[in-house]
Amino acid sequence: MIRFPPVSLIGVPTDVGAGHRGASMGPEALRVAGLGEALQARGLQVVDRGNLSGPFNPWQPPADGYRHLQQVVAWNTALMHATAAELAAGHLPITLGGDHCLAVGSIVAVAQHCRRAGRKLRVLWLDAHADFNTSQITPSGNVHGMPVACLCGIGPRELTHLGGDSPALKPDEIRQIGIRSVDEGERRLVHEFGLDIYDMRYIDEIGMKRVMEEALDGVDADTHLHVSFDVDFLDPGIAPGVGTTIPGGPTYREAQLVMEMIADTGRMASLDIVELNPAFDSQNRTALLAVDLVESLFGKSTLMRG
Ligand code: B3U
Ligand code: MN
Ligand code: MN
Repeated sequence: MIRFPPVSLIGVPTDVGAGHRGASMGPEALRVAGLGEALQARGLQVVDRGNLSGPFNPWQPPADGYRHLQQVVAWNTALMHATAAELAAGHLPITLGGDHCLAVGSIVAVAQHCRRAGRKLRVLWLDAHADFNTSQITPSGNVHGMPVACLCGIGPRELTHLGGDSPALKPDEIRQIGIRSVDEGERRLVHEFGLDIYDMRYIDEIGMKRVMEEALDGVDADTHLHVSFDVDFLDPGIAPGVGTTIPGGPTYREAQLVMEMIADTGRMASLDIVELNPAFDSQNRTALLAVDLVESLFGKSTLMRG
C-alpha cells in the first residue's frame, strides 16, 4: 500500500483565464461529488482549506494579447502562497480549479519546493491542449492556453517571474499526455522548446501502457511528481463538463490506466484538478468521474486493495 502524506484541498473558484464562464464552480462540484470523503475512505487524512479569494471575472476582451492578466496574476499569487504553505507543512496539496491558468501558481510553488529540497521534478500534464501559447500567437488571449509557456519562461513578466526566478520549469521536466488541439503558432513553439508531447496519434499507435512507461521513465525515489489534470483531457463522451471539448480523447479505461500507473510510482506529491465546468455538465457526471479517477490516482484498484 502506498503511503500518502495528509492531503489539503485548496479551492480556487475562478474562470478568469478561460474562454467560457463556469470553471469557477469547479471546486464546489468536486466537493459535492464527494472528493474529500472518497479520499478519506481510502484512509487518507484530508483537510479542506476552503476557497481562496480573488478578483471577480470582469469579462473583458484581450488587452495586449491577454485577457484579465491582472486578475490572473492575483489568483495565481494567492495559489502559489497557499501551495507553498502546504508543501512546507509536508502535505500533498490538491488544487481544485478553476481554470488551467492556475497551474502557474501551483507549479511555481512546487518547483521552488523541489529546488530547495534538491529533489527532481516531473510534471505530467494531462490535457487535450498543449497550453503553450503566447500573447503574440494566442487565438483567444485566454491565459489558460498559456501556463506551460509561462512556466518555461515565455509570457508576461508577472507570470514568468511569479516566484522570483525564471524559468520555473525546464521543458525536459514536463510530459504532456492526451494532446489533440495545438494552435498554428503554438505548434512551432513546442517544437522549438523540444516539449515531450504524447499526442493522441502516438497513444493510438503504441498504446497507453507504453506511453505511460515512457512518460514516467526516470521517476525515482528522489522525484516529486506533480500531476496537472485538465479534465478536458478525457473524451467528451464521458466528460462533457468542460468549456472546451475536443473529440477523440482517452476512454474511461485508458484514463484509469493513466491514473493507476501514476499511483504505482508512489511519487505523486501534488495535484491540480482544473477546467471542470459544471455549467456544461449534467447531474455532476463529470465531477463524479473526476473523483473516480482521482481515487485511482491515490491507489484504488480492483484487485490489490488497501
Ligand atoms: N489553444 C486555445 C484553446 C484552449 C487552450 N486551453 C483551453 N482551450 N482550455 C487557446 O485559446 O489558447
Ligand atoms: Mn489545460
Ligand atoms: Mn485543455
